[in-house]
Amino acid sequence: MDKKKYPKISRRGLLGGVLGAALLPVNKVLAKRLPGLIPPDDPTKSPGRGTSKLGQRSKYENPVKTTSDISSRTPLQDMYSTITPSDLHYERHHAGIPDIDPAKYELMIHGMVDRPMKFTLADLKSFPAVARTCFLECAGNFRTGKEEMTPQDILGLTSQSEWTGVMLSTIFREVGASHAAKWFLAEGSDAAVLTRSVPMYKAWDDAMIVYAQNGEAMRPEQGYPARLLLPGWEGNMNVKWLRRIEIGDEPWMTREETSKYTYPVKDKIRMFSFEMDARSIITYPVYPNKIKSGYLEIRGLAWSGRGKVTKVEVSTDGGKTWLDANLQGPVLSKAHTYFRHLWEWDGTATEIASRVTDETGYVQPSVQQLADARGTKAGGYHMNPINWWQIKADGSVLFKPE
Ligand SMILES: Nc1nc2c(c(=O)[nH]1)N[C@H]1C(S)=C(S)[C@@H](COP(=O)(O)O)O[C@H]1N2
Ligand SMILES: [Mo]
Repeated sequence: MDKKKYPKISRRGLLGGVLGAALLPVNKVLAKRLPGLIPPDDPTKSPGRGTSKLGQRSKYENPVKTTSDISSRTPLQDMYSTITPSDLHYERHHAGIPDIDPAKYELMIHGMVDRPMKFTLADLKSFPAVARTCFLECAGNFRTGKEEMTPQDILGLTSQSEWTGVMLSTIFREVGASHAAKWFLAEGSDAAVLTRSVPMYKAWDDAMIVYAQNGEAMRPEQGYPARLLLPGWEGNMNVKWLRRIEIGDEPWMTREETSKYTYPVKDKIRMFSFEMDARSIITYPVYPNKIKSGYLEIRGLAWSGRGKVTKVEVSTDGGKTWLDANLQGPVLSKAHTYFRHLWEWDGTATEIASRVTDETGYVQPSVQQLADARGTKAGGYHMNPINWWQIKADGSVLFKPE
């Protein structure tokens, strides 16, 4: 080593440096070296807030659900990833949120079974547990009609959690459910006494009874202390505050299956439409964002009730060309999937959209394709068209109601 090229570090110099640093207040040193770094209300001057029994959001961050009497909507544009914080999970109640004492909770299972049984919450928790991340979505999710709409306004009736509970098949084996049974009825203990008929094959596949959400006991809004979880199937069938399951060989044709969740498709009536079709939505840039020319990351969410998202394409030229977006892994089945796409905006007006393909090969339809198939453009259930955002030359972004 050529010693001349390196300044000699003496023992004294080293000690002096250490002492000097110890004697001079750090922020004065920094202020000299990095003028502008130390703000007038320097948080390093006194200790901050202490610990707390319950954590809280930064007071500068306040994502909120928008609410009506019957539902509340998740602020999709505020999500950085796929798990919806539990207090931002959308809500849909047909007659409010019941107050259920977990010590008194019971789930009765009867009908075509060898052993009709009642399960307490502790009983349910004593079975081998499973955790699964999947989305929930109201079958009526999708609003349109004006340009000043956010993703929350358009599609806020979907959220995602990691749910923990017991496989319904485990419980059905316990009661000796008949293999000849074709359907089961799930009943909630809210004032709506919401009931839905579910085909048995879903019970033997991936249905669950869940009691926890994102690592803690499920929230009352989501069905505390236990709800039915049917991954990928319309929200309404995921009966909350579950109190009774009857096993049978025919659907019960409940109110939610005849007057609701049943709808005209051209000259026919569609009933029992279980799976939520694949759909996607850009969550940035959207109304009311304002963008600048140059590079920006187009972001959004895509999902399918039939399995995994395999592809999300983004168009930034009104649909002339489509490019594959990056999917944030791991991509889970029947789960919200985050996509990102780098785009250089040249400052001219254009329209952008996303289009998802799922593992069955199904491609999200355009508004026109959906209208041709359904005989309607908006309203009703299971509407999942591609949605466009208008980028104006001044950088403002507006929804394109079609
Ligand atoms: N018992 C009961 N279960 C219910 C409902 C209800 O009103 N009562 N609403 C249903 C509807 S329409 C939807 S979309 C989902 C909403 O679930 P969430 O409120 O946990 O988001 O729950 C379903 N399960
Ligand atoms: Mo719903």
